[in-house]
Amino acid sequence: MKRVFSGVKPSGNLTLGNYLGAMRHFVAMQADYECFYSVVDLHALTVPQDPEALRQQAISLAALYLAMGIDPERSTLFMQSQVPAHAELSWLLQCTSYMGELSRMTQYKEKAEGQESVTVGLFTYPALMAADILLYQTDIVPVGEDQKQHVELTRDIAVRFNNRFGETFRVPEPVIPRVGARIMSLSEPTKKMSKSSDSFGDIRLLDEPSVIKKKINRAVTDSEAVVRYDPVAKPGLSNLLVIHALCSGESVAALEERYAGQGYGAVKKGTIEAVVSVLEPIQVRYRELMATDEILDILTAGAIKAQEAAAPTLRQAKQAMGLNV
Ligand code: AQP
Repeated sequence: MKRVFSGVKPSGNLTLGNYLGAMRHFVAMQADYECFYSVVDLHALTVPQDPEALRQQAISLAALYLAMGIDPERSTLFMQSQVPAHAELSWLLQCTSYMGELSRMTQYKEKAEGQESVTVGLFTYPALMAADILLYQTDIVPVGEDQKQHVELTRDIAVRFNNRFGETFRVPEPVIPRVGARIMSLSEPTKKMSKSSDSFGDIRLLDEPSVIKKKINRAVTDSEAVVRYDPVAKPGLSNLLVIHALCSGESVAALEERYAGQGYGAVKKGTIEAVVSVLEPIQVRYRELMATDEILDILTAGAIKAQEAAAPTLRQAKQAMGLNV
């Protein structure tokens, strides 16, 4: 069976973008692949976090994975910081990656822009992400568009390592969804929806239906009042159509036809219904899980399985680089 690895940072309350761009594919992939899914809490440390909030967010994220359908019997679900091999391999990979290639990472540039000081961790983040992926001899990495560049760098790092030290890592492929790879903010539809933003334009997976309704009703559109998918000329409406399509299981073209001749109010109403129908069952299951200790047991078992799966590759990489293992 081919292997899948992906992770989500507990750096804020998850958005609909995280779900539509990445996590719903994690759920679907369980049927055909051996999957490793992680709460990548070490990555969250690259920008300042309140320690207690981080601890809570990480558990909440694990509960959301389960609530949306990650099955711990089929997939390995674990907390990155509980598997020391990630930090260890990350160091080896930092010593085989270059300042130049890390400096070109768009996410680093965006997150560093305008900051008085940035951590070294924010800069070396892609080497840790490469370690996350390469440790499991991963074939496929399902991610949203914003992470594609990091997976491509992971491929470069793996190929270079294999050439220099001998065949060690499988070279992974990113899998980016054709629709929904970049869900945009409802208030600023040229910016991606992001969990660390504090904008009202981001739908959170745990938003109450009444809040979802308010957010979608306030979504920025345009003055043309013609229902047409055109992300350049009509980014706000196009984003709503994509969200609606993915949540109701219809195509964007079918929605254009259905809403032809109607105002944007009808599109918004349909989008609200579609989003609520997807998020409500996840929220119910989430609340049930958070009321038990089940999550901690699942994470402990997941960390043991992940550590076992990661150990041979870590050993091989250390040996290849000349360390006494
Ligand atoms: N707006 C989005 N549309 C589609 N996919 C998205 N993803 C994130 N935002 C969108 C995908 O979600 C997965 C998990 O993301 P992450 O935790 O690795 O962090 P990120 O990519 O940096 O996402 P955020 O939400 O913007 O987090 P912050 O604000 O902390 O940086 C990834 O596969 C990502 O592509």
